Amino acid sequence: MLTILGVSNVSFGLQPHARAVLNSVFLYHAVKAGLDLAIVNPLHITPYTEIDAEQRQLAEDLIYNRDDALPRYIAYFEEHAPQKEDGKDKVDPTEGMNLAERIHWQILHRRKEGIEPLISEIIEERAREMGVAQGEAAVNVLNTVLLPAMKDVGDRFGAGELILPFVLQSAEVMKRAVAHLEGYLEKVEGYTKGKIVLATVFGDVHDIGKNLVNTILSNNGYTVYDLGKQVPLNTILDKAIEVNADAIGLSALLVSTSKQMPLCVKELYKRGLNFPVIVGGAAINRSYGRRILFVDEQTADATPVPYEHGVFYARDAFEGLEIIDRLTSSPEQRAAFIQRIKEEALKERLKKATGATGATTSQAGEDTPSASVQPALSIPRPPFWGPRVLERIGIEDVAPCMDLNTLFRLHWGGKTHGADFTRLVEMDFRPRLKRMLLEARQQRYLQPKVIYGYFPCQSSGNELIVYNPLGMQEPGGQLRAIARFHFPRQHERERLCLADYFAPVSSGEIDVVAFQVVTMGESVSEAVHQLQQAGDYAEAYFVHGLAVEMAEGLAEYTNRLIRQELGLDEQRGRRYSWGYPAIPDLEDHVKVFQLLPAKETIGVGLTEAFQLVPEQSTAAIVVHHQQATYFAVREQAAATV
Ligand code: B1M
Repeated sequence: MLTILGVSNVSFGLQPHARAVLNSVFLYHAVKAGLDLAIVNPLHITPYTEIDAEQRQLAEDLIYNRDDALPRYIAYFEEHAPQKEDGKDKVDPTEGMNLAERIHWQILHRRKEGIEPLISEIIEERAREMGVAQGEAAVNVLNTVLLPAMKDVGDRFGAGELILPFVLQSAEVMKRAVAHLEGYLEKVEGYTKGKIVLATVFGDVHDIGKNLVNTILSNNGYTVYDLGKQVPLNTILDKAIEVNADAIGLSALLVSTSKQMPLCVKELYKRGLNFPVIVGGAAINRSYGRRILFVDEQTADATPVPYEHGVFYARDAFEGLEIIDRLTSSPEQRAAFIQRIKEEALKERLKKATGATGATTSQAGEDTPSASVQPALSIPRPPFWGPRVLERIGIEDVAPCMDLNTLFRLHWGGKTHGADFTRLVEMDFRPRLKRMLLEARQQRYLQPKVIYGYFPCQSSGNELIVYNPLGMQEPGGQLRAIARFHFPRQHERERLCLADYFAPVSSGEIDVVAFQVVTMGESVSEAVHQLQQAGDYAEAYFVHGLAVEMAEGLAEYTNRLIRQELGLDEQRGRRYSWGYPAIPDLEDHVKVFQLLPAKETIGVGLTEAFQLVPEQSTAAIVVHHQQATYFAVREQAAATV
C-alpha cells in the first residue's frame, strides 16, 4: 500500500512562520516513516538540517505529542514573530522601543521574563533624568508606566480584545514588576493609590470572585486587605477602622448570604462610620446595590434614609476598579460620584414606590395540586433504601459528564467567538484540560465523593413527606415520617409545585424520591489558595474553574447513576437543587443532611447560611415523574433587604 499526505494540514490554525517550521519537520519525519507522496509547496519547505535546533525540537515535541508541546510551540513562535518587512528574520518585537514602552509591551503581552532588569533600568534612568532619589523615581514609574499598562489591559478586556486568563497573566507580570519595584520604595509613603478591605461575607464560602477583585485591584496600585471568606461583620469593620480604608468591598455568591451586605451598611450607619461599600456577586444586581443604600425599613410610607457614604454595585472586578478609582480621586469628584449614586438610588426607589400597586400578593392557602400534573406512569423500585456512599470514583468517569462549553466559556473565560474560539479551545484549552486532569489525578487535588439515597415518600398538598427507609426493608415495617419538605407553589401559570410530582397520601401508593450530595473535596480549595498566594493567578483561575465544573459533572454523574438504577430513560429523573428557581429556599439543606449524613461520610457540612462546605459541592433532589420540568416560583429576582 502506498501513502499520500497533504502535509500542511498538520499546522492548520498556526501563524504562517510557525506553520512553515512544523510542515518541514513533519515532512521530514513522514518521509522517514515511509511516506510515498506529499502534497506540498516546496517553496514553503526548509530542509530539516537548516532549521534552528530549538525550533526543530519544539516541532518534534508537538508531532510526537510530548508534554504541553502545543502551548510551548505557540508561545515560542508568538515571541519569535518575523519582522514585518521581510517576513523571514525573527526579531525582538520590542526592538526600537524605549524602556517604558518595552515594560508596557511585556505587561500587555504577558511576558514575565526579564521584567525585573527593565524595572531597575528605568528607575535608574528616571532618577538620573529627574534628579531625584530612586525611591521617588520608583513611585513615578509605578504611576506613569506600570499602572497605565495594567489599565490598557483592563480596557482591552472591557473591549473584548482580551480574555480573562490573559488579564490574569498580565497581572502576574505586574505582580513581579511591582514586587521588584517595592525594593526601591523604602520609607516612601503614598505609593498606594488607596486602601480597600475586601471580604466574602459571613456564611459564604465562595471566593473566586473576591480573589479576582483582589488580583485586579492590587495590581492596579491599591493596597488590598483581603480578609478571606465567611468573615463576620465586626471583623470587616474593625479592619476598615484600623487601616482607615478608602472603601469596603463585599462579595457573596448566593441570595441568602447577600443579606449580610445590607446588614453591613446598616451597621456602618448606626456606628456613624464613613466607609463607602462596594458589593458584588452572582445573585445580586445593580438594583440591589441601590436598594441597600437605604438604611430605613423601606416601607411604602417610610422616609428614605440613605447611607451618606455610598453603596456601589460592581458587575465585575473592573467595574470595582473603576469605582475605587473614582472614590480615591479628588474630593470634589468623589463627592459628586457619591452624590450621583444616591440620586440614582432615590430615583429608583421612588419609581418603585409609585409603580407598586400591591396587587401581586398571592392568594393564601393555595396548596391544591396543579391540574396539569398526571399521576406518574410508574413508580420505580430502587435497588436499595436509605443512603449509600461512593468514594472510589475515578476522575476519568466524572470528566466526561462535564459540560465543556460551560467550562471553556464561563469558568475559563473563553469569551471569544467563531474561529477565534475554536483556535483557543484547540490550541490552549483542550491540551490544558488534558494536562490538568492528569495532574489532578497525580496530585489528588480533586477527590470526588458522593452520598445519595432512596427514600419512600408521599405528598400532601405542597409537602413531600419522607418516610424512614427501614419501613421498606422489613416486611410489614411501619412507615414513619422522618422529614417534611414544604415546597413553594407557583401563583400563576400552571401553579406547579415539586410536591405534585409524587403520589399523594390519598392515593395509598408509596412513592420514591432520591437525594444526592456531591463534593470535589477540600484539597482543591487549598490548591487554589496556594497558587493565588504564589501569584500564579491564571493557574489558580483555571484550577478553580475545572473544580467547579467537575462538581457539576459529578452531580450529573450521580444523577445518571440514579436514573440507571431506577430504570428511567433520559426524559425522566430530573435533578433540582435548592437555591434554583423551583425551590429557592436553601434552608431545606438541613433536612437533606438529616437524610444523608454527608458530614460524617463525605465531609460536607453546612454554614450558618446553609451553604455547603467545601465550596465545590452541590445538593439535589431527583424526581422520577415523567412530567417533572424546570419552572420558577416567582420571587424577587435578587435578594431582598
Ligand atoms: Co452555584 N449558584 N450553587 N455553583 N453557581 C449560582 C450562584 C446561582 C446564581 C445559579 C442560578 O440560580 N442560576 C445560584 C444562587 C441563587 C441563589 O442564591 N438563590 C446557585 C446555587 C443555588 C448553588 C447551590 C446552592 C446549589 C445547591 O447545591 N443547592 C450550590 C451551593 C454550593 C455551596 O454552597 N458550596 C451551588 C454550587 C455551585 C458549584 C459548586 C457547582 C459551582 C461553584 C461555585 C463557585 O465556587 N464559584 C457553582 C457555579 C459555578 C455557579 C454559577 C454558574 C457561576 C458562579 C461563578 O463562579 N461565577 C452561578 C450562576 C451565575 O453566576 N451565572 C451559580 C464566576 C465568578 C468569578 O463570579 O463570584 O460573581 P462572581 O464574581 C465576579 C463579580 O460578581 C464581581 O467580580 C467578580 C469577578 O469579575 N464581584 C465583585 C464579586 N464580588 C465582588 C466584590 C467587589 C467587586 C466586584 O468588591 C470590590
